[in-house]
Amino acid sequence: MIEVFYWPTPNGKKVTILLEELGLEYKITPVSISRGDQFAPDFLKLNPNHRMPVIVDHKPAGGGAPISVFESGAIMMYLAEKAGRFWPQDTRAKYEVTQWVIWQMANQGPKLGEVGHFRRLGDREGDQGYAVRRFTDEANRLYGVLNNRLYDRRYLAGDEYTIADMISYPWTVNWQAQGQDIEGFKHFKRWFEEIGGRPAVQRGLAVGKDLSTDVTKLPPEEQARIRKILYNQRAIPAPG
Ligand SMILES: N[C@@H](CCC(=O)N[C@@H](CS)C(=O)NCC(=O)O)C(=O)O
Repeated sequence: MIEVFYWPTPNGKKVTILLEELGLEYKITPVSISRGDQFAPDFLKLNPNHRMPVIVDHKPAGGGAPISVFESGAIMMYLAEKAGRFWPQDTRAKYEVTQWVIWQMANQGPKLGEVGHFRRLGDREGDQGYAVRRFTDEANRLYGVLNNRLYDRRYLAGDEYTIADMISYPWTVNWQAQGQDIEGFKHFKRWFEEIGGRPAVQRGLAVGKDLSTDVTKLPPEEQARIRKILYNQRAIPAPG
């Protein structure tokens, strides 16, 4: 059984989409990132980078102790490799997929995360005009990369639907909030509609839709504790 330490965000949904596509048995363990669960000592043992998602495979192939994996790209590879699906293993096809998985992790995820952050922030921390422009342009560039990749192939890695598509799709669901208009990216839009129409993708996206933490309803001391760990995050001191 696969345990998924999860909160319903694009990085979490990559994993539930793949699990739904694979039909693997899994269990969700919520990690409320609004309440700071990602800083709990037990969670830090699984991911020292204090971010979700993380998986624990309680029945790894070949037996033995449970295996835990953090970083959604590594999780996608682990699960696809375990199931023998959605990540072809001959060298050429494998690296067609791998390069797009790494592209998503190193470019699309972080930059679309920033565009969302600065656009939501408004002017609460002063004028964010430059940051909004910089990341909205960068988002536009990245939609262009997807569009240009998809004009002559059905999926990101070619004719086959793979983890490259599953990992890139959830970050595009909120294209409007990222200041984009997908009408200008017709090849991307064709792919977006096809992937979004897959029943397993819809099930994966819906996982945890009822999970939320209304921090304003918590006692003031708890709100203060949460603010302290979540805002302006800096290095955690080493234990010894
Ligand atoms: N590169 C990581 C990014 C994970 C990540 O940024 N997760 C966010 C939610 S989408 C998180 O846990 N945020 C908690 C925080 O910012 O404190 C991955 O793809 O797994």
